[in-house]
Amino acid sequence: LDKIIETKEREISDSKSKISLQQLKDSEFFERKTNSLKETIKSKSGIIAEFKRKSPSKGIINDKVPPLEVVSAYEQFGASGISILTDKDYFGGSFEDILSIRNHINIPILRKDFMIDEYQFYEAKSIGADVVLLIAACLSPQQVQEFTQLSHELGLEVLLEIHTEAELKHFNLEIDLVGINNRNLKDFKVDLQHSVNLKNQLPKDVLSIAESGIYNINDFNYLKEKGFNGFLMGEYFMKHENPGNKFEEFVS
Ligand code: IGP
Repeated sequence: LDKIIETKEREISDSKSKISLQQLKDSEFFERKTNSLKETIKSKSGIIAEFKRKSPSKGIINDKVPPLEVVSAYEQFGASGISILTDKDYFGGSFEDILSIRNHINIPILRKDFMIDEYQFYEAKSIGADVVLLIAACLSPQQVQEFTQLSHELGLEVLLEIHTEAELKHFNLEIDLVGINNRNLKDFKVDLQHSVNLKNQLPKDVLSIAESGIYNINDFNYLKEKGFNGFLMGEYFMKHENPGNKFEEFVS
């Protein structure tokens, strides 16, 4: 994670030198009214379906299929939202992945990246994202608070990702949704029971998303039974030649 953040810092300062804040504010989607994941998560399947080409833990997952083909199917078959990795170095994503689908998709789009600088929230808005991810493991509770406020000023919703009991400190009542990562970002182990325990320590009315490592309908049903409102799933769909088909099969 430290290495990812280091790379990200370099990427951000590079972007800042190329594209000014004003240029971001002048871009096509900056004034666009966003769609609410808080709303859509309660209807439809509850699944936030992810487009992800590769990851540090799995290597290449699927680098053949174009984003629009995948996310159109996700939407058609009842996804509550779409998650798109925009990190290039570790996940093979780009802004273009969101830009290329924005005008074709109505459900909310989560810009999934390592958000550590205010500039990135303006970026997210400028490419047409509706929601941003805040990873507690990369931020202080105060940063989470500041970035949440900025996101809301820009009309973006915030998904806070936590994984440990200590990270419950990052939660505050302004946050829109809390994601509990079933996968430990340090050793990549998946533990659903751990996530359920953590969820039970959050206020009852918080919208909760179970993230990662959901690979079969039993895991999904188990987490649903335990009260999770949403489910962030990527690899299970993406590792197939046709992720949209896999999604359709999963929800039917
Ligand atoms: C999806 P999976 O195991 O279904 O592919 O997981 C998503 O939860 C995962 O990509 C993720 C992630 C992250 C990626 C969760 N938190 C933070 C990068 C950074």
